[in-house]
Amino acid sequence: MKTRITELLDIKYPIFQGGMAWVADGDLAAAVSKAGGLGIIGGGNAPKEVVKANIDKIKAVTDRPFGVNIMLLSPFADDIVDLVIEEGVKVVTTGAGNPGKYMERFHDAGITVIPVVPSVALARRMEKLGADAVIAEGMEAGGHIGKLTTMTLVRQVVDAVNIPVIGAGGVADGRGAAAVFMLGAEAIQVGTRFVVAKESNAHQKFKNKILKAKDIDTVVSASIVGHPVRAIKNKLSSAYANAEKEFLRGEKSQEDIEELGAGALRNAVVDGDVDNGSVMAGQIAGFVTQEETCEDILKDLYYGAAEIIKTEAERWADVEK
Ligand code: TUI
Repeated sequence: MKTRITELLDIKYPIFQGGMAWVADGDLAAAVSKAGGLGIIGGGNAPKEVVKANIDKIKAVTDRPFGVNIMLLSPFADDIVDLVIEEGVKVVTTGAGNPGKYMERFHDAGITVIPVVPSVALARRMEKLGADAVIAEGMEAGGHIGKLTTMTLVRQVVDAVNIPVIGAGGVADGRGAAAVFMLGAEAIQVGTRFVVAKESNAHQKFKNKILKAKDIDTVVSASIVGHPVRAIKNKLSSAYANAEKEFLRGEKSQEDIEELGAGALRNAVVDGDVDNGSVMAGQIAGFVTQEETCEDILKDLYYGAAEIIKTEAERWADVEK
């Protein structure tokens, strides 16, 4: 099974592991790349040295392609751009902003650039600026999200651009993957299911929140002030909801609300403070119930998609207009 993405990146499976801040370190990305997917190191808000250590780690264990995600709201985004160029990283994904100002430098360095886009307009703009592909991420995803669903966004972005589209948001098994391929995507990106991978260093309490989550357990916070973020409901998300009500009544400032989010993801992922920290996860968390190796996850996504696509093709085979 080949797509423009498997060919462009020389990967066996058309599957990216999302570049999740604090979670997607050198260990997780190496396990995914080694097993035939695209492992991606999440730059998040980390400084250059931390991201470099993760790049060193992955380079030490595999020659397979990997990527680095640059979170454009990070105060260190400029440094991480320098770093990926210095380190000869082949694939960069970007999130939480418009990477236009870096595009020429990425291309001069021979880097394949794949921005996450939340809309058709940004997808078109990225294509014009020379992006090699785009990731259309629906609001089912965890973390910072846009407004459209995967079902509507992927379909419309595929129609609007000629470069390949990777679909993301709400995909955790073969059926979900197959659905996104039906919308025209040439690869998928998966986050939440990889958070609970055996090779993931996320705190066990963070993993348990995902493993025990029900379908309706995630909420979006900070959509009135700041950047909308999807996470599993807890004391922090309640505090956000209250703070935003107070903000609307003029009783709280923007700074008060921003303060709630500071360090919250790290506190949950690294320290296991899943009550007061931010347990970012997608809406498919309710379906993620097992800790498995990255290799098993990739195979389940890939062969699961193949099976359902073949079954459906058979069901439809005799239909003629
Ligand atoms: O970036 C993500 N997911 C993230 S980043 C993150 S760290 C963070 N923590 C708290 C607040 C904000 C960030 C946690 N999860 N996914 C990719 C993504 N990119 N989703 C949405 C976007 C996006 C949004 C707007 C991409 C571009 C964009 O452009 C606006 C513009 O400038 O045109």
